[in-house]
Amino acid sequence: MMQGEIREGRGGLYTVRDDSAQEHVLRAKKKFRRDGLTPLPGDRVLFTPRSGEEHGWLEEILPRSSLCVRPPVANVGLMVIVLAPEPVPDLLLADKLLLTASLQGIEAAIAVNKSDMGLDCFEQVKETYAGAGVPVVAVSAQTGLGLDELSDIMRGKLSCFAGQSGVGKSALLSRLMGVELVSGQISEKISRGRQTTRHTTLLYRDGLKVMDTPGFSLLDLPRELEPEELPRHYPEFAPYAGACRFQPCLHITEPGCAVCQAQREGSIDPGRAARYRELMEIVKTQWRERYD
Ligand SMILES: Nc1nc2c(ncn2[C@@H]2O[C@H](COP(=O)(O)OP(=O)(O)OP(=O)(O)O)[C@@H](O)[C@H]2O)c(=O)[nH]1
Ligand SMILES: [Mg+2]
Ligand SMILES: [Zn+2]
Repeated sequence: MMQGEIREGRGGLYTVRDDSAQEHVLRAKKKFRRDGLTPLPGDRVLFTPRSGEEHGWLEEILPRSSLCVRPPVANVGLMVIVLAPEPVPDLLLADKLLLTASLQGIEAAIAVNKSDMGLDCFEQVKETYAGAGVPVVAVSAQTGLGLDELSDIMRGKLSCFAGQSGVGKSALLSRLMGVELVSGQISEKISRGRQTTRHTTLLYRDGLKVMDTPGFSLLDLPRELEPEELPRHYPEFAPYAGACRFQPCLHITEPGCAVCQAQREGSIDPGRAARYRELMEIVKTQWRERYD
């Protein structure tokens, strides 16, 4: 048997890239369906290559380092959250994406694209996320600004790009990976609306490995997320959290809350804090209604 990585899956056929960059088209063994296990893009797999007339078989999925449900992908190691001066940054979405990455044990980085238009947006984003434990890079798909720096962060991990429509994810992917992707236009019309990337595929170039995937832009938080767990995904809170009077503390209005105190003193970014409260409301509501 050989080892490889699923590059894409379409209509029951999987394209798998082996460790010497050869590609194999395989069918999945029946047992996957029986076990309710779906091979996903990014999966490391064992397979029997094609021999003669018989096509190859995908035999085994190796343990996953991360698993996303929406979009369904495996082993993503880095989520690059793309923002830009326009469209106006949706930082609540950025915070949700950061939370999603953190829940999955996926590293995150923020790329502020279109920085050829000026660095104000980058400066603001950098300040807001200064305590969030993620690198913030100014980039431009148009001029190439910052792409070496971004490449260095991406190297050696399976990366994906996430963010609002129109921030330039496809433009960045095209530039970084040297492929032609539809950028800024409608490539296909489907009944649900417009969408440029329709299915997930892995792209490879110069030690970079990127998953081009639709669907990292609209995000629901997982229903099983407990309110008490939310603050653990905010590195900004870590220095104060142990000092709250009540444990566990949700850091909203509890008396003697050290995180609230730090917010009042301006040690925690007010925007991040306000959006944390918003997310906490969502998480609490979902948690209450989880059995409905
Ligand atoms: N000025 C400037 N414009 C850019 C840059 N990158 C992308 N754009 C423009 O921004 C628009 C959107 O770019 P896309 O790459 O399609 O954005 P996207 O994030 O892939 O959007 P969706 O596929 O809808 O999610 C296009 O008109 C691009 O030409 C950049 O670095 N600078
Ligand atoms: Mg796109
Ligand atoms: Zn507290």
